[in-house]
Amino acid sequence: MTFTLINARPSPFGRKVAIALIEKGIEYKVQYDVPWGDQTCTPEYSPLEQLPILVEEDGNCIYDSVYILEWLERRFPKPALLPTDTDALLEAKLRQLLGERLMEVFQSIIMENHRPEPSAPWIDRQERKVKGVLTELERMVKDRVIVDDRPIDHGDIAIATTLLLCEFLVPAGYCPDIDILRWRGHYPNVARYVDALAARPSFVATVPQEMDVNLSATMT
Ligand SMILES: N[C@@H](CCC(=O)N[C@@H](CS)C(=O)NCC(=O)O)C(=O)O
Repeated sequence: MTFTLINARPSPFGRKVAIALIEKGIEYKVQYDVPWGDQTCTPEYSPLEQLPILVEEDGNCIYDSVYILEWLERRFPKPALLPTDTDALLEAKLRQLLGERLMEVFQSIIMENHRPEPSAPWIDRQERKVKGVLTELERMVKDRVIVDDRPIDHGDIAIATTLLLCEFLVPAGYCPDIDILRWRGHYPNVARYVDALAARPSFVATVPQEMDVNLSATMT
């Protein structure tokens, strides 16, 4: 069975799914799409009209990165990308939640910056959340060690894909060079943790790529 992952080249959400597939040794091919464009195929596959979408050979569609990761975990339990011990599971789920919500906060900042008149109070509020989450993560990942031949978990995937995207946004031209994206110098434990994850083959194989998209046009 070969899955098709419908993805956008820079998408951190799609990257999470690709990393989980690679970590589990599941074969897949990629079909790229621009979800904001007129020609997008997303409505054919997902009522939410968002990427990523994972399509089975029989046409069954699984969508939303959080649900896809959960689906893969149930259908392909080995290697496990979540711990079984309850305390460890709840801790991993909390890291996952923070990584995913942080991505939504960044998404909100990026989109706001593409509005004709960005709201400074709105951006300030989102930036406070970024600092709050990073402060919390700095404490949470202090003792977390990433080992090459040991499985990672959904929390690792969510946090690292989110924070690595920040470093891609400015050079790719998707966001102005705003201070909040430069998290690395302020959170050394998080930086060490993210760098260890970024060196894994599943991350190296899925580095975000630029895509021709005009975000301002989607916000006017
Ligand atoms: N909660 C979703 C968010 C996915 C998402 O925002 N995808 C973007 C591409 S990176 C998209 O398809 N945006 C189009 C839209 O929201 O209409 C997930 O985790 O899969």
